[in-house]
Amino acid sequence: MRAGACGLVLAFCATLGCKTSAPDVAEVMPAPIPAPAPEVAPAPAPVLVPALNEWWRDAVGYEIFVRSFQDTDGNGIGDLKGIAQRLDHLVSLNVDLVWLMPIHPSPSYHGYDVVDYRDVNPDYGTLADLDALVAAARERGIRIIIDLLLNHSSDRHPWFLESRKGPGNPKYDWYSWRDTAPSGWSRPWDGAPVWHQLGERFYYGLFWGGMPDINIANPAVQAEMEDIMDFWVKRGLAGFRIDAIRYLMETPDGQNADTLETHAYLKGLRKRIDAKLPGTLLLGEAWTNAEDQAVYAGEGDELHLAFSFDMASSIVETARDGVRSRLNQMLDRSAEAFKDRGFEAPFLTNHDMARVAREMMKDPLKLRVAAAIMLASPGTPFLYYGEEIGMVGGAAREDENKRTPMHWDATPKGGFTTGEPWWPMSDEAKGSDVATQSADAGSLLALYRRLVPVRKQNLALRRGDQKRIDQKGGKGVVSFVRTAGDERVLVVANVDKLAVPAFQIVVPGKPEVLASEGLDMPPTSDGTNLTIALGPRSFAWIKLTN
Ligand SMILES: [Ca+2]
Ligand SMILES: [Ca+2]
Repeated sequence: MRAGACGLVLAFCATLGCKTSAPDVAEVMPAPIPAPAPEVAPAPAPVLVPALNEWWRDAVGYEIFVRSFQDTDGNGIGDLKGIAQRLDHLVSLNVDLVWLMPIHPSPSYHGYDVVDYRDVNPDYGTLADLDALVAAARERGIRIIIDLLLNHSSDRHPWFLESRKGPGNPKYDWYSWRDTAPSGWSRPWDGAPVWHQLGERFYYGLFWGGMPDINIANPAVQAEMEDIMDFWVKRGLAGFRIDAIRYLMETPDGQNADTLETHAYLKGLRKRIDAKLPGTLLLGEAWTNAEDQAVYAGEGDELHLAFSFDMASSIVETARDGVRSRLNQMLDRSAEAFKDRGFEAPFLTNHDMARVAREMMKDPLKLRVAAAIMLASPGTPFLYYGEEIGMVGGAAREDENKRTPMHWDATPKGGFTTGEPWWPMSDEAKGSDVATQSADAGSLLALYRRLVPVRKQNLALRRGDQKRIDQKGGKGVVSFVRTAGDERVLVVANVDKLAVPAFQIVVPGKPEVLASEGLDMPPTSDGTNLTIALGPRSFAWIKLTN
């Protein structure tokens, strides 16, 4: 068997669960790029072949802010039992990977400043509640990952309370201390100071003084964090979303983003995880451009997956503004940047951004086109809770307004709680709730429920590469082909407000429409050219067969 075909068999077997003796960890195997380029014959480039246990490559993810998802005891705070009650909603979306934002005890509402890495925030429930949720989710084929805060803790964490006692304390080197605030250090995105005075000394905290950076360079700290990861994986969690991954390690002279030290640390962590906890997902928040995001793949030996912030904003801006250039450039840059397209985790917006529906309020069609492009993208796509019903969230700028309670039904408290919600319910358009949209075949929720299974059923949409196709459509037409072995799917969208009369795309094959909205004529083909006409803000996923 040629090496290239072998990769495809592995991919199929991963899907079908065949028994093989393939290795547990990812490995690099040479294989030709499966690109349909008849006239040129470039030298085969090595591509990374996914290992069998890389289950996330076929998954669709869903991000949950526990505090805002479902309250079960009337205290106005979402809890783990609430998520267990709502698993059927996730099943209805064909979601099989859930990312829970921080679940640990924390003094803040958001939980990104942890005080105990081995427990559950009492606001959310108990370890037993988590165990029950993990088990109930597994029964439905859903894996759960949690936020892991390697970069910083709360300043109220017992480690820091010990550390601040000064030199000589066993935990002193668990954080970074200096006698004077060194010059040349600042927060990369706004220049804010990062050394905070405490008594006569200064400690390093990138985000703010209440979240001191953990000294992850310290082997004792690394061992502790690995033990914490063991703890959660043994409880059935499937992996970790590692927060602020770009800022893990600093250099002595004040470089604090994307350092070589961070990459070296991640290589060690990955090696250890693949050896001792195989199948455990390491997903990074590398909030940066595609090129720098791609570096976190290493040579297939750092993170398994990283969120695609650049792609996310490209899709959102393109769908919002109706101009294709941003996304076209992104498609070309991504094809260049990522050796392994499965490294990407596309999404629209997350808990740190104004919701995508707020961006596109005036035209729900924009939301539908954005969803169709995102769900046809390479990698592991993620939805942010409420996105599937077009929630806009709160209007004011506070972060809480990006994380408001879920609207399950049309009642004033949205079915979220019987008590007083921890944060006011957002003011949503009529019909922006799960119950109403479940009864409406034309709803955004119905579209998500339709598209995700199509992705799941087509290897090219899950694991294929992605190549932009030039065509003569209008200024708002974006098109690309996803290819995995012999399977090809053409994705075409018109983000413009005007319809596009019939035009041709040079893609061979007989077209079969897998999913579409707003087509003005069904696609036809003369064998080489596909002819299609698109309505305003429309899209189609078209399978091409020989
Ligand atoms: Ca509660
Ligand atoms: Ca750090």
